[in-house]
Amino acid sequence: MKKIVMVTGATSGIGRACALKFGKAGYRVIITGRRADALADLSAELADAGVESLVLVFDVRDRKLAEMSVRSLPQDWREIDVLVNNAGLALGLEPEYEGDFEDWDTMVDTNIKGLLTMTRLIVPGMVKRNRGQVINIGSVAGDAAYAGGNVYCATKAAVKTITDGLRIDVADTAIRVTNIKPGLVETNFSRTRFHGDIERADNVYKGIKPLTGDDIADVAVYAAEAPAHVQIAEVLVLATHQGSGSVIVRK
Ligand code: NDP
Ligand code: 8X3
Repeated sequence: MKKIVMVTGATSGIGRACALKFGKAGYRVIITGRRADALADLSAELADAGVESLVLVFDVRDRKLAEMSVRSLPQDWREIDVLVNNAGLALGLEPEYEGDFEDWDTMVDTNIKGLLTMTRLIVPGMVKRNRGQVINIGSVAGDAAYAGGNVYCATKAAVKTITDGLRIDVADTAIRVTNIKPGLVETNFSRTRFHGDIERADNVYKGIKPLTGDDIADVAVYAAEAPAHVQIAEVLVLATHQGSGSVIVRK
């Protein structure tokens, strides 16, 4: 029987790449997100590659809908082996004293509470089966604040602590828990952060070869495919000319 992975935020970037890479690695893939059209396109792409997928359309901030969606899974899709908690975003790069309340709420509700919701819904089944892998997409931003990063960095610091907490709480089971902390990855991330200002977003990736979603997906698949006694607890993945969250050497 093929293993099953569930990826949140599979409509673009790292999540989309994870769906494709896990599919290629032989998994059946549950792709979740807010945009039904993008998920349908991905599902078709997976089918073309011979990968079985199942689409669930929901916003991770909508706890009730998330719960109903998980409950709606057909019997043969319920035993999820790998959960990739990827859905997330940054909004704004203003100094903390000028931040936007709504942006803050959205980041906290998505990056922290959404991730917790999915963990709470999926991990009990893993515990019951004494089998599973949780991969949370944290960030180098969670290691240290950078200018204007304030609340986003705090949400990713929370992801680290929440991931560590889960790892401790399931240490008596065979479940493994991983925090992948990417640096600069070229996705829709910056377009979202700058509220659609494409020029400003594109400038983030100028003068440096950034990581791709595929680079991060490779790490996720590696963690999931490691031998059963090996727990990849945390991985920091930076672009080669990136020294830290705030040190980026552009040429
Ligand atoms: P993208 O913007 O390309 O992808 C973000 C994904 O998250 C999209 O599928 C988006 O859906 C989804 N998403 C956002 N909010 C919600 C929500 N409320 N419910 C469901 N899905 C949601 O960016 P990335 O691929 O770069 O981001 C993926 C993760 O990686 C995020 O957690 C981000 O913080 C993290 N990360 C990104 C880095 C980077 O440099 N790009 C570096 C470090 C971490 P939709 O298409 O509907 O907007
Ligand atoms: C995304 C990476 O450095 O833009 O988490 O915050 S960064």
